[in-house]
Amino acid sequence: MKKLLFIIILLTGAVCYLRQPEYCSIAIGQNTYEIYEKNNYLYAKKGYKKQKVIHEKIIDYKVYDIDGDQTEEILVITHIGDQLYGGDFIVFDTESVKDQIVTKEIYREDFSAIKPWKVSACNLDNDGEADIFIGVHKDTVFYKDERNRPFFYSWDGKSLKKKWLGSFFTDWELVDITFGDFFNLGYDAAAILEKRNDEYRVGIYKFIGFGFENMYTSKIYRDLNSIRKEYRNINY
Ligand SMILES: [Ca+2]
Ligand SMILES: [Ca+2]
Repeated sequence: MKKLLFIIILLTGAVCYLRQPEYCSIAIGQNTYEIYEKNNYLYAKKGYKKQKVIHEKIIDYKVYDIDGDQTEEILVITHIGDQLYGGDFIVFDTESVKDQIVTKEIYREDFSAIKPWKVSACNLDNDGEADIFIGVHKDTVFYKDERNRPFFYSWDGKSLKKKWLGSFFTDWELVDITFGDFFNLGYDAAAILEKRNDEYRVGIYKFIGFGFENMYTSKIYRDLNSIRKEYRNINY
């Protein structure tokens, strides 16, 4: 699921750019490793040394320092046989021992009933608690259709607390999401990739306490390649 997104916005100074990150670095104290997903397993490499970091299969992961101690944790959604939707959300503490990452599970919650497809983390509001995104696929009390929905939690140091369990951003289909301080607000905004029939667009939203407010919506694209192509050509 780490398919698309890495977005840099340059709107009135910002552009969107989507690509698939193959490697992701993780900082554990003074040490940095490259980690990557292959055949649903998570691996790390440092120099020539490679290792499997987590022994369970996963469908998505995010590296993020959720407790602000300068060592990044690994958040995952486990693979349960389905390529689209996963099972548990797990937080792994990390330690660097002799050029190897040693992980320790510190939290696990079963999300299988609401079909999780993506995990991410961000700082939506500078409130001192990391914000965790879990993309789920379900209906709601008011909307009976099963579709991708954005669920946000905060990490209080021990567990997940519900923050904003959204039905949707817009009536377009939520395809992917990433976070960053695209507008120099001092906190992260959500950049979402949306689809309707054969059309795509990118929208940027900031969290305003009881929901998200739109800051930007791109023009409509016919396919993902044209989004990539267009934004690659812009010099920034
Ligand atoms: Ca940490
Ligand atoms: Ca927060």
